[in-house]
Amino acid sequence: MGQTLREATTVVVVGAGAAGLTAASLLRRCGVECIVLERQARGYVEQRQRAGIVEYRAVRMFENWGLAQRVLGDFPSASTLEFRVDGESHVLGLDDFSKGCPARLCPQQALVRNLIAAFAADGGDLRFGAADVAIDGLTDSRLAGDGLAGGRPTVTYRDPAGTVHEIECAFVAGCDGDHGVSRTSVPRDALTAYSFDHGIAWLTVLADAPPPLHPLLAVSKSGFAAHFARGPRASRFYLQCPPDDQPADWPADRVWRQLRIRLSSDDLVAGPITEQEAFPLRSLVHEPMSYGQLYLLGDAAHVIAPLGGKGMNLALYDAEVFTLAVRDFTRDGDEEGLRSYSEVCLRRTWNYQEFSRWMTEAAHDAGDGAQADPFRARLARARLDRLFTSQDSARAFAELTAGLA
Ligand code: RFL
Repeated sequence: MGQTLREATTVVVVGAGAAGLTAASLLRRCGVECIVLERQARGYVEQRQRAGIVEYRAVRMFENWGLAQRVLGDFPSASTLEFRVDGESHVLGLDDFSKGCPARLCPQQALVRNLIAAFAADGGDLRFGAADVAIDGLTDSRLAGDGLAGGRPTVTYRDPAGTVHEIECAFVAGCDGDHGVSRTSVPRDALTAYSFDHGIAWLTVLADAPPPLHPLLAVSKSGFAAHFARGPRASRFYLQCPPDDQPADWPADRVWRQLRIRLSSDDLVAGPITEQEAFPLRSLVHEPMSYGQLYLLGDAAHVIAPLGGKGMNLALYDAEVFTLAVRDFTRDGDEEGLRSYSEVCLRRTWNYQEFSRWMTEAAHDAGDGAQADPFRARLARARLDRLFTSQDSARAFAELTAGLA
């Protein structure tokens, strides 16, 4: 057993995904010292494909922090969304709330890559391959009395050379996703989990096939499908499927046949499929989003069904709220932001959980597949009809899509 290297910083950020990298970048901009620990190698993190749209609110956030050009680059704007219902196209303009800087079609891995580059170029301390991360010394009393009276937690990990590091800090930002170590460091009875299983799954397909003109959501009797751009020559497709389906149940010819039917697009251009997986649609919120000196950000605190495109965007929101709270405390001794962190973030989380649930039901219940319920199917179609015929509904939808509700 080698020696333990002891270090100290203000914030240890566990996880270098969208939440962790954004928090770290913003903390640095405020002059707050932090160390980011990521379990995976840099190459792995930079390739991981997921979300594709940075909402207007988050674009504006990066602009306000002087980071938009560096992290969002020249990715195209997303000011239009197409719904196709049984082949009939309904194009929704999303510009009303975007005030000249619309949402961006920026693949999550590009955002992550750019955040890593920007943080590193600014001299940020980001450590990949951090194994066996463990958090100790969390005390629930820190904010009950006089500031840091509860003491400083430590975060330990083993670097790729085998050296064990022990970092003492004031705060831990738990940004390590739904399966990370941060949340499990909290005593079991201190958090409550609220979960919902939508009873459906998505087959996700990444293909070297031409992207659509606009992000496209298609509702049909055969089930839901979607088509999004992933760069100038690649597409991400989603297909509603039963919860137990495996990727092997979907050979390429079945994928393309179903996409052509559901997207009502006989001339859809196929291409080599480069990635294919299936995952169940579920939603999960842990309350509260903090325990002592540990603050949970992004998927570590809440998972949201993907329709509505809010998972990554909620993570970016948490990162800014956390940063401002730490800045106010370290600069002015103001504890208010830390005290209200969980409440502020949960309010937004539940608002967008509702939006995602609304959209998921509207898009998935309308078909007549194995799980179809004729009553729910008619409700789903009524929801969509209202969206396409009421200007107020379309405005409310655009506001939520922009992330301003
Ligand atoms: P991430 O991105 O999972 O990052 C967590 C990081 O923590 C690391 N980690 C650890 N590091 C150190 N020690 C440990 N013990 C660790 N355990 C884990 C991991 O390696 C990783 O680097 O969480 P974060 O930052 O909270 O970001 C959340 C988003 O990634 C997530 O909400 C979105 O991807 C969800 N999502 C979408 N969100 C949107 O806003 N718009 C979308 O269009 C969208 N589409 C999607 C999605 C998620 C999908 N999947 C994963 C089901 C589409 C899909 C297919």
